[in-house]
Amino acid sequence: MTFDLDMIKALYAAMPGRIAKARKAVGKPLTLSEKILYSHLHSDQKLENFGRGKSYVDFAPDRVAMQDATAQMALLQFMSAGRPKVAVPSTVHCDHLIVAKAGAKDDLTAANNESKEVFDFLASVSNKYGIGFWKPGAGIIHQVVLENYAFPGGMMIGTDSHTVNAGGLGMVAIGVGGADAVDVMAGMAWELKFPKLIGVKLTGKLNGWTSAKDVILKVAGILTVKGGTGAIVEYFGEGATSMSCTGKGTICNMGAEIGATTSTFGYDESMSRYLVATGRADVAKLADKIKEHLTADPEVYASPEKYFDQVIEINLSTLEPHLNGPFTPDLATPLSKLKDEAIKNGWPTKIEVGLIGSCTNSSYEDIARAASLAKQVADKGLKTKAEFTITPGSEQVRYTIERDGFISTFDKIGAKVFANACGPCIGMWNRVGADKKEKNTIVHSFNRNFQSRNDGNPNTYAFVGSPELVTALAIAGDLTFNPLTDYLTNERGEKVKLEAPTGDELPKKGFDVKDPGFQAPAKDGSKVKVSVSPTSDRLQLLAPFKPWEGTDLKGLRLLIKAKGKCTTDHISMAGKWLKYRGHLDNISNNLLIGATNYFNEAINSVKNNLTGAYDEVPKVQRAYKAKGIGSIVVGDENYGEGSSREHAAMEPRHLGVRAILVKSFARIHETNLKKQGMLALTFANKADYDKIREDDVLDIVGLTKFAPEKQLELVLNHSDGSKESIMVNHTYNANQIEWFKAGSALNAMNATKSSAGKASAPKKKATAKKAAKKTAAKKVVKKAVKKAAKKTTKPVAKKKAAKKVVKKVAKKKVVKKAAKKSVKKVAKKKK
Ligand code: MIC
Ligand code: SF4
Repeated sequence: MTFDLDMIKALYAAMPGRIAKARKAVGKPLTLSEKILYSHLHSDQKLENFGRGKSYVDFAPDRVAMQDATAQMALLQFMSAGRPKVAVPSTVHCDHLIVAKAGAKDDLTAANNESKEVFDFLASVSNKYGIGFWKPGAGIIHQVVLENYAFPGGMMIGTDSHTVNAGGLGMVAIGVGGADAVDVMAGMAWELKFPKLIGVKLTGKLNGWTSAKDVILKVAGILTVKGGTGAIVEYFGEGATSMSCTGKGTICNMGAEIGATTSTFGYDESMSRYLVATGRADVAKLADKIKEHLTADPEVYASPEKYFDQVIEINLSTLEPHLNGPFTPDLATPLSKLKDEAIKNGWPTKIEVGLIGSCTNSSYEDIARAASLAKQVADKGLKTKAEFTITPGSEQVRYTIERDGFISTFDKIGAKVFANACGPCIGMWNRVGADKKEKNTIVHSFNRNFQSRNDGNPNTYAFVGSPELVTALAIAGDLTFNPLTDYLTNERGEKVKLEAPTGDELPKKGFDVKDPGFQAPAKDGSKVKVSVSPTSDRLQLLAPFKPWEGTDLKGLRLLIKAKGKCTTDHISMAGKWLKYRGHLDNISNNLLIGATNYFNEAINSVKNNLTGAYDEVPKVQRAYKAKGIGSIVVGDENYGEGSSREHAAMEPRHLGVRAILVKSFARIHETNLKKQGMLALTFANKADYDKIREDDVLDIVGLTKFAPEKQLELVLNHSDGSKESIMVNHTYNANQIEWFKAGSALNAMNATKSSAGKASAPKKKATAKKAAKKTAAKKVVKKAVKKAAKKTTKPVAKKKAAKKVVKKVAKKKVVKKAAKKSVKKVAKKKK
């Protein structure tokens, strides 16, 4: 079944025209990313040649997706926006709140009990506001989106950083905070700084042990966790077209780990095959008809350096399998160097667990290839050394791989199949013994391997690799094992070698599923009741944040000067904290508990400047809040890397932190801070980070003249009585400054709505009349000018003729205005 086919049809009908206009405005051939962006401009957005990395542009995405852990906050905000229904097709997916422990069936039952209140809340809000609801167990948001909703040339946003997965089907799909999703669901424009463009040319063809995952592992090594910030990565070349659609999805998915706005691929046959296999032959047919618009113009891929801001080339024929980690996804080690690196760096070489699956690597192809290795265990008389787990991405994939015998193959190596959910990838893993905090190694095919992420143990060394490599390493139980060159000794004492993995791209018998787990919303949701218990510890209705007081912020305390990596996992931990994602006050008790304090190098231990004692970060901040004292958080590079969770911005806001000042921000987090009415600032001079002292009292000066591109001043009042002043930068545009002043973007939205609503009926009528007159006047003048201009081809004469005509028709004021504009236009054309 195809969802929202009419929406896709309407977009495809408009795309060629919009792209032609955009090409004219830009003045050169277009990349695919530009084609998609320009054909999704919001109706109020004027078309022009936007400055990449500079212009703020208003877009109209086609759809919104939310997962349970972020949807709670997004929907609580949407409820206070007072709209009866979502303005664009939207979905909620229950995938993050299922703890992996005993196996799919038991774990799902447990989650349905433990999180019943939240699932019921999400189901009823979805029902009321026209949102499609995917029940717990249906699958992981991105896999479900790829299977059902993603389509070439579309644009979507999602409240999860890995929304970018849909780039595998040729979309521009972007991860955002819940407040951004609220804008789009409320029918407003969605603003984004026009991205820069990175082109990745893939030559050659994947073979043997190398898989799509290795492409992104390699790219992460080249670009690092910050290298893609503010950019769309567009992949092309023979290597791109020769790989599967789901492989492309994997590459795009993990593109979140380089900070990229998103990644995408041009429409090709692999996408068409995937659409057909997932029951959407109708979309494939439509896409085929406009296929030249669903990829870049040929000139672009012929001379990419002319059209992209940066170009990278990777030869798939010679690309080695990689393993990235530990503790950061960009520490890329090619397999041939893994042994040396592991020994040199003292990484524990015994592998305890291999985990495959997740949103990024649980396609049919991935599972088939991993199973081809698992099968060799019995065939060659081997025994799997490490524990092994699988988290399928969707019920459709799970059902199909079970039917095709892969699950029973994995069973034979003692594997545990967890629910179709995030599970261990997001720390929802009840791993036996993790509380002992022992140094140990795990390998997985997920995206992220930040400290403590998977099992809460800061001493777990987690490495990211392809499902194939993870399976081979789990069989060997040894990080220094290279399946390309090394032999294993089997139960009979013989030396055996694993053969390279093989597997079908798509199931020969087609996909199948009994109950995909979808619940359509009520046609008319107005009668549906959504209730939130005031005594709940899982859900809490939101109270609006206070507006700015209209003055500079003086007498702020330093909450923490965070040292080194400070991801959203450090700012608002997941795992057991996920359960409070709908309760702002409760989840605020995890604020920055993972961050390292620069002054004592300790985690979750900062000085309370009111007492001089050291205490946990949230406790200290609550003490400041109780006294009405604002504070500031200082951070290092790429602050807020990782997730889209806006809790990382709402918690400090809720507890009274006024500004976050860092060397640099990750994109989504910076926007989240702005949306929640916080000050997101960066050091004008990064070395000033060193000037901030533990007991400083800080003033932010210049807010009464807060303006785009105008620095603010930070005064550091040191405890020895000395004073220093440093300059700080910001990226707020005029609109975003209004969010700050109103206290949040939501406050600003509600204020505009109520002032528009308050306009009296006669006033509204008058405005409408004025607009109608204007359009009519424009038409009259346009016609007359055209007629006059036809008589001559000389530009000067054209202007003269236009002026003459204008004099004749311009008797009324509105007509006069329109006429003046037309003459100006004619004059401009002359240049
Ligand atoms: C993640 O992979 O970190 C998550 C959990 O999916 C997050 C979303 C969240 O924090 O809820 C993401 O990537 O945005
Ligand atoms: Fe879930 Fe992990 Fe994918 Fe995030 S990266 S959506 S936690 S599976």
